[in-house]
Amino acid sequence: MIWNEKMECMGREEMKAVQSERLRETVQRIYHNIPSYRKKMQDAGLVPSDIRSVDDLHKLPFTTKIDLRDNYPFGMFTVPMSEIVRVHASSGTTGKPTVVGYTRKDLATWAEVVTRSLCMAGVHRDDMVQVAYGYGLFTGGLGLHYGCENLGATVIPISGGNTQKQLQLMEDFGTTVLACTPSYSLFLAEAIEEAGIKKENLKLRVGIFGAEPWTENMRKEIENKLGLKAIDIYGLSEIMGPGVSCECEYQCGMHVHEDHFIPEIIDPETLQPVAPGEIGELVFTTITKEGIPLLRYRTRDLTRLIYDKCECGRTLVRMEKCKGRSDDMLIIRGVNVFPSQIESVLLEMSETAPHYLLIVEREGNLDTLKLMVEVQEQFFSDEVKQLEALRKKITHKIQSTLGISVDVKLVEPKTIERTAGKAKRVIDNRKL
Ligand code: DLL
Repeated sequence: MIWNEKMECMGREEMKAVQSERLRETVQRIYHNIPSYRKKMQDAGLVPSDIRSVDDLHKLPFTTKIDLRDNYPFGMFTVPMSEIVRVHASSGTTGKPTVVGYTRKDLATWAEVVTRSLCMAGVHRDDMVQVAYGYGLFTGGLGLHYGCENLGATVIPISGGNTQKQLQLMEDFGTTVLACTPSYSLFLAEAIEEAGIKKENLKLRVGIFGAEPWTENMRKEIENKLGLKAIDIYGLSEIMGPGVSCECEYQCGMHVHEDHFIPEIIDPETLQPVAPGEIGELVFTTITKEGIPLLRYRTRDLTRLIYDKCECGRTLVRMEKCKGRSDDMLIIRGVNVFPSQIESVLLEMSETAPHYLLIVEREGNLDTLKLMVEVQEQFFSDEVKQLEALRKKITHKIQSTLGISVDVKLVEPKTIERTAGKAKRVIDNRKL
């Protein structure tokens, strides 16, 4: 089912006209309300009337997380606080959180894009959706929640954690849709196995997984273990929350709700747009938001845009599964490495589990990368010789695919810490 056929299936020129009109309004709103952005535009020699259509978008200055931090907490809001009905915040690893505010209309827009996303994923009114994303300042829980209600599905607002309760309700209530981070879904799969619950006793059919990067191999693993179709959903709190884009049932890129968020891909070094179809940093401009509209917000996420026709009938541009974040990229002795590349290698081997941790150290002037990875229960043995052979195999495979040497440490099943939210894959001990 397509929720909003008019907007989701419109022709490119028509979409550009909608976007242009909304962009013009947004630029006016920001120019007149946010002194720091007005100054950026003035420094670039721009006035709002210079931005006539989406083709002028590239002229506008960027917005970054630093702008949000500098204006902490509410300095980037363009409406009086009396019109803000909710705030969310994302906690960075350092310093103050990034705060966002929503008007009543923003919440309605958000519910709409999440509802559309759920329809893309094949969720319908008869579904029982277990929302195991965290409820609270994180946008995952409440974002999915209102989208499900708007669709008319039944929500189980269980939030993250409390794994035994998750299993109990999943079985007793007949959960058909599971919404959580991909890493937590694997943890739940493990717990299901341990509890001796048979897959046939569960009714799971769709997973709405996002909030962290995950590979195609991870998708296969989750789909096998939970017996569902694993759908990728993307979003970030600065732009809205979950539902900025989502895969349809064809699972070939995430359709961006372009009538609300305009995507661009830039080269993170030169800041220039890349050639169509090339990978680069994803940048979003919100064109309907009231609380905190943002122009050319640099997400740091790396992906490419796909404009080809999609089998589902939607014309909304698709973004490819995120490769990672530019700030997640490790440079190990000159070689660029994304945790997702290591994950992909590990998941191609049947002996290792998809639970791993990368530790980067600097010894003298040399960077070293240590990989701790769990061995699958059935391959774990007390025999040193066998484990050593496996260790060598992994080391060799990573060396030949990524061109770097890694110090592999095999650990026992279930020893790497699990979280109910976003998984932590890297510990960087270099003080760079
Ligand atoms: O993670 C919103 C969300 C909640 C999305 C639930 C999907 C499901 P933040 O906490 O602000 O918001 O984190 C945003 O998470 O810039 C990406 O780096 C990463 N991210 C989100 N979804 C995906 C995804 C939420 N599907 C940051 N694939 C983003 C890869 C993702 N990375």
